[in-house]
Amino acid sequence: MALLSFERKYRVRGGTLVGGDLFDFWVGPFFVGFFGVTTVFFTAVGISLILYGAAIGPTWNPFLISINPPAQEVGLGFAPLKEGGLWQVVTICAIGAFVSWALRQAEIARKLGMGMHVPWAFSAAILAYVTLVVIRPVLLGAWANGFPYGFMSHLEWVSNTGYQYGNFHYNPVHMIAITFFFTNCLALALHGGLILAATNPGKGREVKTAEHENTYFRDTIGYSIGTLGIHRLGLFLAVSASVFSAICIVISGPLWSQGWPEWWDWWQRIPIWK
Ligand code: UQ1
Repeated sequence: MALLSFERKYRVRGGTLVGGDLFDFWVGPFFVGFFGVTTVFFTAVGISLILYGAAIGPTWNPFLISINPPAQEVGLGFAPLKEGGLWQVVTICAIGAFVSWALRQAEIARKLGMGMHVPWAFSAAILAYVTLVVIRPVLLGAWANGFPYGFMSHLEWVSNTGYQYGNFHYNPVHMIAITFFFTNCLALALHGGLILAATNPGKGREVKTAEHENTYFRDTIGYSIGTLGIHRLGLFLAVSASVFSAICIVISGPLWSQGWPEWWDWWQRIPIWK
């Protein structure tokens, strides 16, 4: 069934943060709103500039196209378009589009009388990106420390930045972030598996309910977190993964500039060993 035919009652007026009724309408299935307009604007300008950068660059190979940040000498200044300025404007467009998207989520949540969980969760992902391309470069004193916008080039940035600190896997906050990513993966696999198992018991058999889901985990591990609880856990794990990722990269350089393996020397220096 077409969604629109039974969801008309959810298309309520109001809840906008900016623009009042001006952009309070839908285009097909999509709510527009002031921030829908700004999302489309920043996305269109950003993509156009990436295409322009590709056009004046040495290759159209999609794996090799790269929009690079300015050179180290530019520091935190503005660079000419062809010497990192494109990267700077693309970064502004990206942040503009991401923040617009979060605010559009907030407007839709207000319109429906829902909580702000989705925009706040998405903001954690925005924070991780802004940490990489604004906060850390500012703390280090040069936009050159941002990552380049390209398929291979951003992978190489990750590799080079990792080796700059010896072995990034020894970064304790990186360890915490990875643990959250893996645990999040486990939780979603368990949850997805459990819901599908309860909903698809096999042809001709009755679909199961939350009581079966609880019992499954009580029988297996003696504990069920519950149907609401698993979603609280999922949100916590996912947001924590983003936040600890942001912390692990922002402390690399601004707070600790040696190799991360050396950070663990504190363990050797505990007076108790003397
Ligand atoms: C769980 O306990 C539960 O409650 C019934 C779910 O809700 C449907 C789940 O999806 C999962 C995965 C669990 C098990 C998780 C833990 C942390 C015990």
